[in-house]
Amino acid sequence: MTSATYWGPDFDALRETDPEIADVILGELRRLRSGLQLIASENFTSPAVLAALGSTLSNKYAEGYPGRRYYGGCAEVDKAEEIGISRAKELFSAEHANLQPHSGASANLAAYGAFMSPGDTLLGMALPHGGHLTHGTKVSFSGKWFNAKHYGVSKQTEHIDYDEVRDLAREHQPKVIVCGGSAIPRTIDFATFREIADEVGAILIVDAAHFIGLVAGLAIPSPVPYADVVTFTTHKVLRGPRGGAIVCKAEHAKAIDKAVFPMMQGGPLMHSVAAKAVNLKECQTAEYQAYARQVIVNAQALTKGLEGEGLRAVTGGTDTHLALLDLTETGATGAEAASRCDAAAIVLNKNAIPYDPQPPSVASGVRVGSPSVTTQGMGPDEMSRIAALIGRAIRDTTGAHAAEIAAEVGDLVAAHPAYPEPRA
Ligand code: DSN
Repeated sequence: MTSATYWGPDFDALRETDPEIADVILGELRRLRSGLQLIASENFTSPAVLAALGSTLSNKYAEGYPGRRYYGGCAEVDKAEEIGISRAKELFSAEHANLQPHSGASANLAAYGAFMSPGDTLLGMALPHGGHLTHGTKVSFSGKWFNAKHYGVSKQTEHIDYDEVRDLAREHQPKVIVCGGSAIPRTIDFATFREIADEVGAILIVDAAHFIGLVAGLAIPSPVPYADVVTFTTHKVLRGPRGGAIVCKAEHAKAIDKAVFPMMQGGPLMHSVAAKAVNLKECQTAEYQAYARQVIVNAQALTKGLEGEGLRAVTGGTDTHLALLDLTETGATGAEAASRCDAAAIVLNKNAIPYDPQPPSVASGVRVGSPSVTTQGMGPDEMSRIAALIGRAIRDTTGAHAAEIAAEVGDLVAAHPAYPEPRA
């Protein structure tokens, strides 16, 4: 402990105690500052959020909920959680909020646990069509424990096939229908999902992890009025700490709280809960709302630019923060494109496209997202430049031009640093 007023992050103390890990942290900061981060599920959280994450709240055991803990000494962390819950309810016009899930997968686990028993039927979106691992894939608890059925997108339009959702719901009578996913470039018709869920008496869970930040910023319609439960992560467009959260109707509050703790989790991570509260305050500002709108404008500009480079936008575009690009016409696979971009300091991910003939480890597409570059203050002009750099990187089959492209990336990000330069 370096001082009696110690309250949080002390990088000098870390450097002294563990220079190896200090170097890793500085190396990661250098990586963030020197390349383009286009992973659609990542963002640059604020120094205020990082301060809460690095605080002494990490020390506290607080199993239970505010005012109902299994440990003493929770008065301060109770305040943090109460503030966070009330901000989440206000921001999303939600009847109930739980900020304790450690991640999006934990939030989904709890949401399923609140309504289903092993063997019950879950209807979710197929992973190769844009869904998520926790929506019933065989390798996840969701596919191992539940009888998972999957809907997808239409081969013609590449939009969710709501007729298929309805037919499958009628046929399989699921206990839970889940919508949302990891690679859906378009907004989802929550009203139709609600109708289908009501018709078959299912609970509707919206996994809003990817787009909740756009909802918070009032840039796209909210699922909250339609869903029984909305699960989300706090670190994507929302720009908070890594973690999960749930909002739901009051009638499900008890079931959700009991499913998070003690059914699925033990002690909450109170530094993370406090950091979520800080983030939720940041999201209430006009500045954040402008950010959320800009994220979409930038994603659309990036997509248009990539189409100009010969990549095909799945569904023909995007309404959100991400785009899915089919590389077939370029002759590169998703894995090749991602690795060529990586060599040029452009970080994105290979991604299956609907009806992909390639296995997921190869994939025919890439996914790009605008949350991080928008946080850096970039706009449509920079998106056009980024699209051109990606096009060049993908065409650079031998890697001969990687260093030169990386140097141009360096110029671009130097004008829009992700974080300030670390002091010596
Ligand atoms: N792995 C996250 C993503 O990249 O979309 C979702 O969990």
